[in-house]
Amino acid sequence: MRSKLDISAYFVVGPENTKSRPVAPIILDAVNAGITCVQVRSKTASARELIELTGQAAQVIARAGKSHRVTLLVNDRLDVILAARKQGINVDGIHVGQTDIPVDVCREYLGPDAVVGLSARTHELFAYIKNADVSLIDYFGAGPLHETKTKPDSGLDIDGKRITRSIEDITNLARLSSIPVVVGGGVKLADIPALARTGVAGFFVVSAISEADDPGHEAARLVKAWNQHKR
Ligand code: TZP
Ligand code: MG
Repeated sequence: MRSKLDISAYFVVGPENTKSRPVAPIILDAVNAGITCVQVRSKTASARELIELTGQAAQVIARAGKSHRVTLLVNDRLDVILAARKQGINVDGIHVGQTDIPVDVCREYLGPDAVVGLSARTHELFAYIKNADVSLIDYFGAGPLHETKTKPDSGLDIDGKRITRSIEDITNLARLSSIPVVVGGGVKLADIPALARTGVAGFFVVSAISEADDPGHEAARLVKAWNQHKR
C-alpha cells in the first residue's frame, strides 16, 4: 500500500496505441507534462518486449527526475514485473482486472509497498464498490465514460449489454468508495472539467495522449484542466 499515491493524471500506454511511434518518448513527454501515473499495457507484446518497455519507461521517468513522484505500473503481467524487478528496474506495481491474477497473489509477490490497482467490475458496480474487500488494493479503476475503440469490450455487463457511466454515476462512485477511484474510457479534454468535479481521484486516458500529434502538449492540456477543476 502506498501512503502517497497520485493517480490524478493517469496515462495507460503500449505499442499498439502510438500510431507506430516508439512508446518511450511519448511517456517522457507525458511525464514532463505532469502525468502522475504511467501504466504499461499491451495485449500483443511478448514478455521480453514488455520487460524492455517497462525498463524504458522507468528510465525516462528517472530522466525526467520523477522516479519518486510518478508511479509506474504494468497491466496484468505479474511475471513481467517480477522479471523487470529482478533486472533492477524500478516498477511500483500492477493493475489487474476482475479475471486477471488475483490481488492477493499480486500483493504477496510484489510486497506491502507495491501499488495494486483493480478494475471495478461492471455488474452491480455500486454495490460492488461499496462492499468489496479493499484491504489489498490501493485504488479502483472504473468506467467507461464513453465507448472506446481502444478497448471495445470495456463496460460489457454479464448479459453482454454495454454500460457507460454518467457523470452522476461517477459522482456516486466517488462518494461510495472507501479507496481512490480513477475513471477512464473514451476520456478526452472536453470531459475533464465535469469529471474533475465529481470528486474522483483522477482520470485515465490512452488515446487522448498516445495518439495525439503532440502527446506532450495534449498531456499538459489534460493535466491543466484537471487541476483547474478538481474538487
Ligand atoms: N480500460 C478501460 S477503458 C480502457 C482501458 C484500458 C481504454 C481507454 O482508452 P481510451 O483511448 O482513453 O478511450
Ligand atoms: Mg486485464
